[in-house]
Amino acid sequence: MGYTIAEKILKNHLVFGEMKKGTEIGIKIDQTLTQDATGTMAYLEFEKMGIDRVKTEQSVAYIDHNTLQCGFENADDHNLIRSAAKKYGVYFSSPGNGICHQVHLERFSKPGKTLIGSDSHTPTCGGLGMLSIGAGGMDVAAAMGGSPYYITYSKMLKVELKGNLKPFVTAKDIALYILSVLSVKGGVGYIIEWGGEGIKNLSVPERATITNMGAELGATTSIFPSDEVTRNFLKAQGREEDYIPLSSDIDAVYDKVITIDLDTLEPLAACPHKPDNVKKVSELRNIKVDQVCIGSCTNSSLLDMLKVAKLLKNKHIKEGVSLSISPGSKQVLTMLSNCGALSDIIGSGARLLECACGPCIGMGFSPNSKGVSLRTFNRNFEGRSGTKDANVYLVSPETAVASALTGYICDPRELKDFPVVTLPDTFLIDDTSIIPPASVEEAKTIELIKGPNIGDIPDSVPLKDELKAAVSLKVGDHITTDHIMPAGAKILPFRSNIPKLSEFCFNVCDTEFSTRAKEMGNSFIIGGVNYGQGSSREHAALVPLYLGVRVVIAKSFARIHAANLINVGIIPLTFKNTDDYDKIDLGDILSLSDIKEGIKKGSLTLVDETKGEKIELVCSFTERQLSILDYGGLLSFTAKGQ
Ligand code: MIC
Ligand code: SF4
Repeated sequence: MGYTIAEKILKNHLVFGEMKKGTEIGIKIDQTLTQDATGTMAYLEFEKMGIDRVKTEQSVAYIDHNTLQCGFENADDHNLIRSAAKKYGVYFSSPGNGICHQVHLERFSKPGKTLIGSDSHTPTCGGLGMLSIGAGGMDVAAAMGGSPYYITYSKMLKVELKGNLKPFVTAKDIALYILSVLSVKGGVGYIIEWGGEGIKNLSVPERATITNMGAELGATTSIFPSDEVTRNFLKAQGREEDYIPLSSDIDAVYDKVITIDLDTLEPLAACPHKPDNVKKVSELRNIKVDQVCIGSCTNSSLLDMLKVAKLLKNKHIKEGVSLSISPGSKQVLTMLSNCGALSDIIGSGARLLECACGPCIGMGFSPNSKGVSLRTFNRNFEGRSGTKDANVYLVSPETAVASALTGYICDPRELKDFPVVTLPDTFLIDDTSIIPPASVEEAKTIELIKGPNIGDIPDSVPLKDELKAAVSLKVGDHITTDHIMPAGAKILPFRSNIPKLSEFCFNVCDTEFSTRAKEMGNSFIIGGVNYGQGSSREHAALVPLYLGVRVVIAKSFARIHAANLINVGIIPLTFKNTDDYDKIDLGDILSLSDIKEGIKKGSLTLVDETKGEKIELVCSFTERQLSILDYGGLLSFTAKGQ
């Protein structure tokens, strides 16, 4: 029996377990990436692990999320990360150099290698055949220290593309289409491999748009073959030596196969407030637009920006529309500037933002109240833009431009002049904003720079056998990490200050939660389907830990969040019978006994003492996860030399 692309890479990197679906495996990690919103904690955790130097082939620290500096906090975070990178052997991508996933794709990605990143969109590098997975900061810190990364050996899903995209239909529309087919939980438990004749005409940045949005499907990761398209991209980046060909075997076995006929696709949009709420752009045409944002790790490549510039050339955006452009990297911005395309963008009335995440994470450019914002981004969760009642639609850059020009959601096919753009044979290579680490000798003299906003990691709580506590929160289905631990310009500066950050926990759902949970001491949270979907931010676990949450009981969990809960020592349990969710209310007193034995067996009986009900719960933890929970989290587990 042959292997899929992912299976080949997993096999080459396997250091623990067997290639058996559904079981836990540990893989060697070649590269790691962190960004600044998750990076401070990751480096503080690395420091706590007591390791002198990273053991990966290459680790990179990016500054791209917290770049709006309205006080000292974000700049302090940058300094902590800069000093940690220098000391521990990590390359430091300076503020202004670009969004982690775009820069990593351009300058560091390698087909056939493994990458984990403390950001859920790390699978972007799957666009050139790298097995790249999003993880919590603690897992990234452990991998930097040489520990394997543990995942469940995934099921394999193949998406076969046939035919060709019609003019004005784009890679983003493919990503949105697959979301409409599979939904935001349809990828859970799968690695998605893209293939078929239809991929031949997709460039690496287009492939990366698709693997980037695989995160929205809940997939472990997504990957394309490494072929001549990949070789040409790497050659143009001056890195042809990093190329290796990579494809699946003819007799590779997939658990599921989906075929998409590219000729039949149309421009699509994800409507508020979920990335899988997809409709045809042509059906949304009378909706007036207040704001359009082009950029983010999904659509900020040179290819995207050149198309945008061509469509904007000699035109002006509609009065009343505000258009922002955030190029993905210094490379993209410089090349746009050198070829004159930047002037076409600026001439249209667009507002140029820095090469960073910016509006995607609510770092400025929030829409007006009840505003309609069209964004080329990957997430449109409620409140994420910084404006709670805004309506955010996710679209392709082409649809974004057409709508900015007309003032209404507009099918880009109405623009008629299709912009034919090809990638250059050579990209402009200037890595001067990527600072190499200090030598081992020099590193010994470097101290981590910790400003007054840099706090401590909350103390872990070793597992107890009994727990009696109240329900501090009950939430519905599809709770995202943006609900649990919101981001945005006002909150992100406290990512290194857990006590302060805790004031904002679950604010989108219930402004009283933080105070209530603290008063309760220990507590339970009750959740619905796909609890914790979205980002990799471990703050969505660290902050509830700080607030006393000991157990989360949900109908189901998102992969990275479940791992983050275990890493901080919170037990994620699921209802055996999902209807039992309805029996529990906020404030109910719940009790669990024989917890250690129960989580080993995989079944526990919860007693709702307020209602006098018994409710069956299930779990399936591996030996490693049971030990982590026993120690009260990954840090204590690692400190005990495991
Ligand atoms: C996001 O897109 O939600 C983020 C911000 O990039 C997060 C990471 C974070 O919260 O810092 C992610 O995707 O993991
Ligand atoms: Fe940054 Fe947005 Fe990409 Fe997250 S999704 S890494 S916030 S650009």
